[in-house]
Amino acid sequence: MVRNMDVDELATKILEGSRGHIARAITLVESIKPEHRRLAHELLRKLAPHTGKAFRVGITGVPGAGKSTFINAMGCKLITERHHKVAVLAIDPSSSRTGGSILGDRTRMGEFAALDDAFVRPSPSAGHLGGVARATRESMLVLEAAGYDVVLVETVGVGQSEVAVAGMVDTFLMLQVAGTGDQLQGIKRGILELADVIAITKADGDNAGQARVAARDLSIAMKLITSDSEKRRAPVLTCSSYSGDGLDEVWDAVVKHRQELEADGVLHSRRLSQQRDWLWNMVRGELEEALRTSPTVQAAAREVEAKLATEELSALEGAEVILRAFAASVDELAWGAPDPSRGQAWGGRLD
Ligand SMILES: Nc1nc2c(ncn2[C@@H]2O[C@H](COP(=O)(O)OP(=O)(O)O)[C@@H](O)[C@H]2O)c(=O)[nH]1
Ligand SMILES: [Mg+2]
Repeated sequence: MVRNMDVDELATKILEGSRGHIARAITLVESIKPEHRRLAHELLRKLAPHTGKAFRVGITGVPGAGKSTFINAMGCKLITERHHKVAVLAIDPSSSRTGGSILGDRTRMGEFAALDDAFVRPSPSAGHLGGVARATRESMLVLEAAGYDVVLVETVGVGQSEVAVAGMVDTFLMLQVAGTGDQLQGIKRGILELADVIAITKADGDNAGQARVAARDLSIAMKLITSDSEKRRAPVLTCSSYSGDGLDEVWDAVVKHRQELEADGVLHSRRLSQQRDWLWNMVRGELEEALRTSPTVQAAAREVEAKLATEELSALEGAEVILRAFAASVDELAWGAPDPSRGQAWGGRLD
């Protein structure tokens, strides 16, 4: 598929919004093969002037919180009532294409996915979080270039993947379900701190009252967490994806957060600092990948480890040998030699 791919044509078709080409481009950016990476870089450079314009929203919540159902209901609303083009991506390092939890439940998103202005892509199954996050971030740029003005990035509320998503969105929405007993137990404080808006889901039928209580409790908890009176406190709302109650209010709160960011000039600096983090993530990722895959380094490592076993070398000396071998093999890096004709930095406009 990639061998005879014409990057110019691919970019043109993406700008025209061709779904087939968007899907191909996402497959390309998900690949970790060096020749694919080169093509992906080329593509992203071409698309860069057309990126950065979407409202990027992260959505988190533990499995069962109602994310898929919420995205289906909210996505339909955003398209039919607010006339957005909505793309949904996911970060779930535990997922595999066939058995993944996130977006695996396509049936719950069927109504949304069937709309012309909707695009849904499951989490890449590229293994470690860094790779998954990179692919998702680059996919987001492809979708922005294709004219999607709302990009929802779904993730499971269990830890590090939240941090990765927070590093690529403007506003982070946390879905929480009212449970029995100690409702706040199990919510990690670190994740709460990342939330810009919190919504208690499934506030319908017999659950409605419980949801209101949970919202009140969580509001109080948020006050304690953000004790700094200067700091913005995440609002806690309730909603139901079944009845549709509260969905408008949740989206309004999400939009309001973004407007506050823009008004304070924070959006620009937030995206800039995301870019900076991203820069170093890329450098670290590429270095690690090169260390892991370079035949020169592997050969040196085998030798060093053997000598370590027989105490011919200390760990310190061994590290030096490996690093020297690595330095001598830098040409093997996926990036190849620098190309002075490359002007525009890819990675997306800041605003
Ligand atoms: N009563 C009620 N149930 C819901 C609502 N949203 C989701 N659910 C149910 O909660 C369960 C988990 O929903 P799902 O969207 O798959 O959660 P996810 O794992 O976070 O994606 C499913 O059985 C849904 O039918 C809602 O608004 N009201
Ligand atoms: Mg789901």
